[in-house]
Amino acid sequence: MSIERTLIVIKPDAVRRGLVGEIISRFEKKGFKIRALKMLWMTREQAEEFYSVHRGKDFYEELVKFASSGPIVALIIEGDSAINVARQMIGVTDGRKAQPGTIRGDYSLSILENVIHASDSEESYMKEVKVIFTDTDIVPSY
Ligand code: 3AN
Repeated sequence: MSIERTLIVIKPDAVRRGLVGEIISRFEKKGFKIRALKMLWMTREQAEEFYSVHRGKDFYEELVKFASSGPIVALIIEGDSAINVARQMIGVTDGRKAQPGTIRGDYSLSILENVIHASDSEESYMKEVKVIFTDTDIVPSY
């Protein structure tokens, strides 16, 4: 058993489409505890920082524009093997290739507008979470 935290971001396309409740519900039903939850509209600067590992790639500019195009809902969830399990639940990057039953597989037909982000490692989590949350946003264990 390895209790981990990971960052989930429900992206602007999913918020516009009214999928917030459905997506949060999947993580709750799986057994994860929500330790922080926030709705925000990322600035261009926040989106640039959030996706800084992709700086220089041909899709970076459209990615930053998309990520700051509307409000997002961000969560820190906690549970056994949270990082790997959440990545399995969201599916592969391209919504057209993601397995049915995964979140992207069920709700996205796009590689850019792919509904959801989940940190892919502890290192990514530590970097990404700082763009959105401070320590005081995280509730004590319950
Ligand atoms: P994932 O979110 O599955 O870890 P990454 O980290 O490779 O995928 O990409 C970050 C985000 O960049 C994706 N969620 C997607 O929105 C966007 N993206 C990735 N590859 C492409 C691409 N080839 N064209 C457009 N957008 C892309």
